Amino acid sequence: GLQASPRDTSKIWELMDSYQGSDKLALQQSIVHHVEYTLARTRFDFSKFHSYQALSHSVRDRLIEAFNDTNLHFHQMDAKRIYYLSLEFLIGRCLQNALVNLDLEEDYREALLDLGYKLEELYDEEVDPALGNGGLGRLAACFLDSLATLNYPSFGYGIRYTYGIFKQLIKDGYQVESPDFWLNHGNPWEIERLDVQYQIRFYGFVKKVWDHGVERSVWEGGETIMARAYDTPIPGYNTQNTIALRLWKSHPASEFDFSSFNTGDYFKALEQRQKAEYITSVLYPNDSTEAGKELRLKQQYLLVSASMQDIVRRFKRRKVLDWNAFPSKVAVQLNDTHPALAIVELLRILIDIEQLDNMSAWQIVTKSFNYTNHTVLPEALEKWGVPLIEKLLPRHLEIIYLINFLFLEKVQQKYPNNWGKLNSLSIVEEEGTKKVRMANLSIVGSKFVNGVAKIHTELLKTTIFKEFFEMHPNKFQNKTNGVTPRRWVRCANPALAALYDRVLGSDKWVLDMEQLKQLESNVSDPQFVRDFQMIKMENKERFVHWIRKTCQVDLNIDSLFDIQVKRIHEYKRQLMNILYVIYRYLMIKESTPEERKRIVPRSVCFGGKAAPGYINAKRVIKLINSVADVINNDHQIGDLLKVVFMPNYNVSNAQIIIPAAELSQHISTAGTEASGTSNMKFIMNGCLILGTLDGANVEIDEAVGRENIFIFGTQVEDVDNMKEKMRNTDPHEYFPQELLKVFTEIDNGRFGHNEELKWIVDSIRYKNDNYLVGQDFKDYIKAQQQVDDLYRQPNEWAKKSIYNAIRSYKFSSDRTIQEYADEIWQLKPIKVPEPAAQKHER
Ligand code: HBZ
Repeated sequence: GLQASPRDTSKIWELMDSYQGSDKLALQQSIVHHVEYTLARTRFDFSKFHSYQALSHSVRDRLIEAFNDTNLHFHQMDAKRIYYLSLEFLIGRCLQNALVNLDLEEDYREALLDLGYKLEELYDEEVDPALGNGGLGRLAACFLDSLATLNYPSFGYGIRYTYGIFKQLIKDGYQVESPDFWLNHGNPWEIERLDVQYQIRFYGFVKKVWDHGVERSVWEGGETIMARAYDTPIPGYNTQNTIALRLWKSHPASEFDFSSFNTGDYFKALEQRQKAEYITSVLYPNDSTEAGKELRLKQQYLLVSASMQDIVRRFKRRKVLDWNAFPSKVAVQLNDTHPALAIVELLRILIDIEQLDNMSAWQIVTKSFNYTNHTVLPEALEKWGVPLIEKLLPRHLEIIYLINFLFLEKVQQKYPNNWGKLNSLSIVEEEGTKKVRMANLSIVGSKFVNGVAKIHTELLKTTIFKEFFEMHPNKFQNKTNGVTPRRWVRCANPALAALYDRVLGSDKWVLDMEQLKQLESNVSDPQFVRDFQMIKMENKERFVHWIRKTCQVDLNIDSLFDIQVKRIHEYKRQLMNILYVIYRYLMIKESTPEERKRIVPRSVCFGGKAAPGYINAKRVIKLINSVADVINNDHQIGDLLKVVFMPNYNVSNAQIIIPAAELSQHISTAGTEASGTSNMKFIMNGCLILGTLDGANVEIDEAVGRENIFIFGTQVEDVDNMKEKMRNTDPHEYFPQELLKVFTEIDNGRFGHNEELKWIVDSIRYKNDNYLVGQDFKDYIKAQQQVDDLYRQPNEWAKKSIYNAIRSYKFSSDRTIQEYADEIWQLKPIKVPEPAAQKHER
């Protein structure tokens, strides 16, 4: 009968050993195969969306081949792996990225052309998975691309939210949020792992039991649900290595609730099961304040518990079980404090389940974890009330107290009876309702802690984590952020990539951005400069089409494209930008015909979401739209000034916006923006920055040279003094005349008789200008004039833009990941053999 013999398995191996072809016919056959068998269409006539789907499945097959090879190889090599834990992964669209990284874009383009389809049009059919808020989530996605490309054995772990960040609509000038149900047409990029699921417990109680003279804790009761794995393969560029982004979705536990069933309450039992799915249903849209909600804590714990169980299971599959080897096989990186409970969860697993003693378990944990901080803003530091943790995770609270006890003993040894130290270092905040400080927990539980740009790391060491730095100076490192040149140059700006390929003679720069150094001498070649200008023009044209379609505004292609895109926040000072636009508008209105001739035409474009409960941020959006309405419809202004608010800023439209930008604004108050990452994307695409000496701007300034960037504003050392001055000065003296004039125009209803517009002005007017808009405004105007002066010399502008692009190599996330691997993870690359070599192996 059905007995398996050894010959059967070798037959399976043999069959699996062959790879899908990549010649034109093979690609076409595979697309058509999916049309027929996956989509179940009867004929080759269907919508563009269906062809996108068939194409994606065909690419997916090729991804899976590499993905399986990778997993098998890492297992056979017993590789040390790095696990990147993040509540957010803002990966953006997958199709083009996969084709580029697999080096199949040209082949598929031709194969499709034959079938009557344009590849670029199919790209636009894909939904943009938006499982993140902003920089932090996008950084995680760039890191995965670099980890795969540099052949590092690694995993991303996150949550498969059913609803990503809300879609932003603009109605009557206001932001309106609409749900992002991104899965409604299926998702060809994920692999559902029905066999990979873990039980997750909430609530319940801790029972103490005696076991061979040792007291043990058993966490029981409460509710249990399941977390199920969904893997998205992440291909590296020109390598077989393809890593997993493993996202967890909550499910009801498999056991049916018989008690309810027996009492006849069948529907109640089912309802209970439905509630489980709610946990991973929606991403919290706050990017800088903590919601403090129970559901958010449940999401965090679900991610952490499922991931740590998965990691421990993988570790236990090794031939001999030696817990002390754990840190040499596992490095966990915490993307901010959101997954910090992983520290506690691993301790629980080691102590309660694997029965290690407390001290051994603690040694293992503190050698395995590392923590990245992304903000110094106090309102963004996570704290969870002790009562909530006690209710939801009673055993974890005990373990947190144990960690704190062990740590405070060390503090007491080093600084005897120094209550100030104990108080600020303690994991538990005692004032008012007791709270757990997640940053303190993360620092205490980690081997290394890092900031995301030089200035940010210095601030960590001298301000919010000063006491920790004094106690453990070697724990603190800087890892300046980076972005992937695959998505942000090769995919987003194919024309610039082609220019580099041609002039450098190959596409090696995509893997080694330092090669761009060789282009320094080309800047004096007029033809090279013209080529660059031509590319910028084409990208501007693409942008103009997109703006016409999405915003119903016609932009003057010869105007300066001036862009600020990022989450709307007071510290990022979109307000200062729009106040300047008003000032500029008034200047134009007052100008003489002679002066008018010299005015540089500008298109000022804003984009970004406001957290739904952040009133001041939402009002800034309304102000921008009100100003746009007046300016864009003022016939006296014509093409000299246009203002656009681009709705629903996300990864896929960033890929259109950034390559078209000529000036981009990164104008946060010094000391508030940890790094910024879009600044890096803009310079890589040959764009000048107008910015403050904050975050990564400081290092961009060093890299490109002060003559190639517009820097203005209060520097970080002076911020406290300037705030003091602001509070002690009469507003009429503090705010410059230029700004007071703008306030008056808003007050007088020039941009509509809307109380809210006045309230925005009020938010900074009366000694509340905490982000120093008034203080920096004059210097900002001056910098804007320098921008205009340079734009009147197109060749000079182009050359400086080129210097930005070719001196941006430091900001590749490959450099960042290399540093993490060498200095934090102690991780070596392992390259998966290419298909041909592998065939011989078997
Ligand atoms: O992380 C950003 C920083 O503001 C930015 O300067 C930096 O470049 C970037 C990457 O390091 N931080 C965020 O994007 N933060 C969040 O999105 C966030 C999300 C959920 C939260 C808190 C913050 O609960």
